[in-house]
Amino acid sequence: MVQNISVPDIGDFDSVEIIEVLAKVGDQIKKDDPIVTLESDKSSVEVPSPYDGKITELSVKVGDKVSKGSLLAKLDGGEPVVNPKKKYPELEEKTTKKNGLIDFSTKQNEIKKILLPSAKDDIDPVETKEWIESLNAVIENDGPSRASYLLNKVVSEAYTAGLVLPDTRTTPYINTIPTELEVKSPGNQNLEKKIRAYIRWNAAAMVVRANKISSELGGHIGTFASAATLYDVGMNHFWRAKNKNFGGDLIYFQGHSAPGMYSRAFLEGRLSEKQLNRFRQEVDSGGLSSYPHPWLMPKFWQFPTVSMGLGPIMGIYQARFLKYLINRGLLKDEDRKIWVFLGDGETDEPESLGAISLAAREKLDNLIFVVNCNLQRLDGPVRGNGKIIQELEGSFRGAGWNVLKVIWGSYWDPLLKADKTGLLMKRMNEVVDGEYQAMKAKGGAYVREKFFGKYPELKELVSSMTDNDIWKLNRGGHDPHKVYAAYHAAMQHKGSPTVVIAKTVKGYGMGKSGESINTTHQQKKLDEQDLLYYRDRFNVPLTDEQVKNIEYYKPAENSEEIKYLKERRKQLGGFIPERTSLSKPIKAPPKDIFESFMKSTGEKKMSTTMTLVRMLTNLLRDKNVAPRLVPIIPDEARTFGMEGFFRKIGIYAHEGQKYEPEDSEQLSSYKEKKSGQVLEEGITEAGAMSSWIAAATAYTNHDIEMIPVYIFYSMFGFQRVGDFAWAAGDAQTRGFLIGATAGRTTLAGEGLQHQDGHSHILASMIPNCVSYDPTFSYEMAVIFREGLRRMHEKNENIFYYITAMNENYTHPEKPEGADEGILKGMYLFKEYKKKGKIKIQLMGSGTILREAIAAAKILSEEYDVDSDIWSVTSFNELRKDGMEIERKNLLNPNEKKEKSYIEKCLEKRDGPVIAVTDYVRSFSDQIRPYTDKPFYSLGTDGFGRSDTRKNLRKFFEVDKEHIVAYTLSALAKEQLLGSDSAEKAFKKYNIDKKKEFPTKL
Ligand SMILES: Cc1ncc(C[n+]2csc(CCOP(=O)(O)OP(=O)(O)O)c2C)c(N)n1
Ligand SMILES: [Mg+2]
Repeated sequence: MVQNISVPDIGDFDSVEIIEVLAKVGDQIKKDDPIVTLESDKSSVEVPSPYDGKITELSVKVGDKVSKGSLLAKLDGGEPVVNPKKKYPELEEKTTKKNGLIDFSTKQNEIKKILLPSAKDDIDPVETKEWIESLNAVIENDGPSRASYLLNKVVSEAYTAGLVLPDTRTTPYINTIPTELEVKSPGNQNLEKKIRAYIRWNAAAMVVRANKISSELGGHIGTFASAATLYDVGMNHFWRAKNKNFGGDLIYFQGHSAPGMYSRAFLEGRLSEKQLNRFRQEVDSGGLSSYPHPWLMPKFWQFPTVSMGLGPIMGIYQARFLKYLINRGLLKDEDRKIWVFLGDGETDEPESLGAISLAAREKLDNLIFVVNCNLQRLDGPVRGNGKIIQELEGSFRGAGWNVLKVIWGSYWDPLLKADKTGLLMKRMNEVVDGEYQAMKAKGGAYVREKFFGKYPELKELVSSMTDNDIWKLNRGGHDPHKVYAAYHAAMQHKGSPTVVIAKTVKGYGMGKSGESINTTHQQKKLDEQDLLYYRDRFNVPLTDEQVKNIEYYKPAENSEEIKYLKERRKQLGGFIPERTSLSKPIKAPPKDIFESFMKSTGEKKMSTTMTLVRMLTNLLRDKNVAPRLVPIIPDEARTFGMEGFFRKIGIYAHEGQKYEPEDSEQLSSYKEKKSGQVLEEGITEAGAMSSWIAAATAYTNHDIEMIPVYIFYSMFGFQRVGDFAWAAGDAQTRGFLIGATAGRTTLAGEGLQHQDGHSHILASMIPNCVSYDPTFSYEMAVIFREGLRRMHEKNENIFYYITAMNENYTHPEKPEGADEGILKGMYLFKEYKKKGKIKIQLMGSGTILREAIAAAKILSEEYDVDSDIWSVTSFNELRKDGMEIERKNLLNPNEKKEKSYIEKCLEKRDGPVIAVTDYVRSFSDQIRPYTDKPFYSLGTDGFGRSDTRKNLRKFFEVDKEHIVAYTLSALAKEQLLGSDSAEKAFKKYNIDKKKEFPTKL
């Protein structure tokens, strides 16, 4: 049956041009194969075939204008595929459990009991009525106050019995998992205790030794001292390494606990004593970095975390990206987990908690946060007057996380059991963190008096205990049993992310030198007495002499401890952390994918953003590249003309699309899919950047090379997420960052906070960021193609920043042989050599190159000034080359001077340089030192503001008229021309000499 294929609803557009015809008569095509590409002045979009079949007739050609309903082709094929509107195959299966509570018969089920939410249905209305009547009777007889008291009591009782009470913000200040429901660790506690003691010792010794060399080196003991058990239990029992059978759990270690990881690796035989002795001494190779830095230790560290707040949000988006890869069928689901460690002080960073709602919304049950609540940050208590654990519980519960509090250690269990009146729990609730901290600094007698002494009953409760017994009452985060039980429950939990909130003591074991005191964080030097105390506290088998020499302790290879430690890791698949990559390169796409961009667009005007979007659309037709592209957008797809991607490749949504979108009939309708490819992040640059980092490091963390392309308003790029971009460099990301709507005067109407005139400067500061400011389509294409080749085929650890503009103009054909210059940073675009007397070297980038081209014409025609016009695609790359060559020449004064690329370009060319961009002058000034020609730069220094492009370019003095006038003046200064010409030009163009410099306006 012959069917017509017509243009579907294309929204507000009418009479749009066909720029590509993608099918031929006789082609056998499938439903959704593209027939043509349409392009409006803002975006391009493919029209897919609604049917399977054979094309019998094509009714359009390139250049035709079409509207909704225009006939495109005829096709001999089957019935139209029914709109699957009413079917939602991607929806999650509903749980069939009848009510929240399930069979209590086994321990395993007991654990589940506390993890299930409370029932929503009333299964026994008579019983419910009795409860309500009782409550009413109390209110009537004893008053509302008594009723409230009873209710609170009942809630506490219910909590102690292990019921989750999802509607309360916080729960009592006790462990979430009741003692009876704790799953016991199968480990050998005696050996684990010893191993932990050695790790503690060596970590501290390493820091102290480094500071003997020089106190400049710094380091931290207190953080890891508080977290040792939290890491040890994970290492011994939970964290599975990457190997050929399993993708590996990913652990984001808290930055300041790095010494503990080195110390364990030393016992594992992965780091030598020599390396430990080189802690924080990295200039000669073989040193250990202060914090987790993959750039400096590329075979060890995976995640840069020390800039606080970045680890938590990057971990969330990592967990999300892992699910994305699974849902897109690129990775198999192996139940891998992402563990993120953070400090309690770190939770003050907006990034730490800023994305916790997303984690719950996306049901990231592959994510486990561990917040080490040692109650202190650098200067003092995190919440002296409050309770950080309770505050965090409220935030995480409110966001929908599974919260597991690990507050009290096992020594408290008998006391809590004996607390029949609930007075102990009351006291636990009322003490604030400042007091809890002081108690751990001041010893058992103090605790007896200040904590238990408040109520005679509590004093009595501990009357048979010595002060030392009281001092030993431990905190949950230092109790391997409690930590094990919490991690075990976290591993089993399904449906939401888990946070383990563990209470610990900062500087645990450091005694007077730094246990729970306000200065603990900075403590990096321990004197002899402190070291002896530390040794005794943890029973490290070193003699006094060895302690005084700050020797490391490592038992023999065949000792029980080392055998145990290695066996545990063997059982868990290998060592952690370890950074490797087994990903395969992606074959760069054939040249023809880019060929159309190398030609002139003729009369057709378009922006470089459109070029880029078109290029991505073409790349989606390449079988190697297409599945690996990860377009990332923070709610700006329509701004950049990318809405065509919604339908074509779908927006990732882990639950598919539960609704029929308002625009479902349209070609670019909002299509969410479980296998969707676009990451539509919403308004979160930090989140989008975290997604980009996850995708850009998938080659090492998931052994699959991905090509993330994150497109954003250039102003909300580096300036907003600069610290993430720095971490991205450290993590050795590979991918594209696209600063769209770039240029101070090019994004005309949006004004001061939107107009970017400096993102390139920020990008230039990151050593492995390669950045370009192209003007023409062919430049964009050459740069992007090379980026694909270098990063994803050749696997260079660099990332690209490319600016794209929203100004529409025509694009010329690529000049013969321009490729090399485009990539190196500049090439000769055009020469005026009419008169051959006075000449200038005119450089421009981005859309302002076009002003330079126009100015050159005026200079030639009206002032007899010839010019060489250079398209500078990257001042940043030119500077890198210039610096390197200059250094080489300075190092080798006896040898023949090498020439920088800029020098080579300009050596046979005459006249001063006039450089002009849509960025601040320091952008082009970067290359001043690398040419001996007089150099004048024009740029957009100052705050942006709203107006038309023409007015803005006049205001910032980067329009063709200013370029002409300033060039004439520069020539006068160089005594190549009289000053009359410049004066005439200032008059002719009404240039107000009294106007203030734009930075003052
Ligand atoms: C973004 C950022 N700001 C400041 C610092 C400096 N800094 C390092 S550790 C620290 C205190 C950390 O306290 P907390 O998060 O509670 O960790 P703890 O050491 O107590 O486990 C500070 C302020 C940093 N590393 N990163
Ligand atoms: Mg802390």
